[in-house]
Amino acid sequence: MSGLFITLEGPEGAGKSTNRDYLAARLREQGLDVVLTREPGGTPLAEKVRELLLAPSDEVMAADTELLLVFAARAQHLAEVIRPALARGAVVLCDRFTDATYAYQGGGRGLSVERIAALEQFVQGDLRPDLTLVFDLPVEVGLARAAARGRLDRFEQEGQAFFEAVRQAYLQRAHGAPQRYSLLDAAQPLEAVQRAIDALLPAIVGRCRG
Ligand code: T5A
Repeated sequence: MSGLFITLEGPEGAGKSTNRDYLAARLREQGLDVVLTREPGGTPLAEKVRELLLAPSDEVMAADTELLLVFAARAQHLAEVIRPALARGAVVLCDRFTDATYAYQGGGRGLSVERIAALEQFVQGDLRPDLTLVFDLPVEVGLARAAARGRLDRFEQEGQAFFEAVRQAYLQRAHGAPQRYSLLDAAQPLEAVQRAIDALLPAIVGRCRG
């Protein structure tokens, strides 16, 4: 048996966590086994790596260090949570995964796609998400939502150009493989975003039972 691996992606403040919980509730109503998780993080060890990645610091983190930490956390998360859940047939809903690496470390930091792809293959083998929901919105709207929550983490302290590059990297990936990505307009009111998610439900449930 193998489950369904769904990831939620997008720039800061796009509503991934809010809508991950919404989608989980809808899928559980259908009697499905749903595992909610996030990256970086998802296990005690990986959450410690998340703290290293997000904490503002006087020491500038080298881009390669950031990339390796992201994949180190991912290796643990895959071993402890994602692969076992998929093996028992669960639906895994993960708030960010390797598309975030292509967007932030690739688009934002300017690391090469080839380097990221090599680590992706090393850490994940052939495992890729079955479906990725990309919550797209103008950078300033997302940053305003994130700022409304208070203290900014290390990524949120980056400037507009960084986040524009992140957004463009997500859009490029979504347009490049429309069979895997669903692009959602996350600037709409939450109810409208959730109606768009509702429209995807029959296909998702069908794949779980298929
Ligand atoms: N990272 C991560 C990398 O650099 N490389 C990687 O490989 C990975 C995996 C993680 C950081 O790590 C980086 C990227 C990130 O900077 P995070 O906490 O996962 O950080 O990411 P954030 O984007 O910072 O998470 P946020 O919580 O800010 O954004 P969400 O989850 O997209 O948004 P959410 O649901 O918390 O909503 C934010 C606020 O907006 C409201 C919500 O109520 C909430 O207050 N909201 C809306 N308001 C109006 N209209 C809507 N449609 C709304 N939807 C949500």
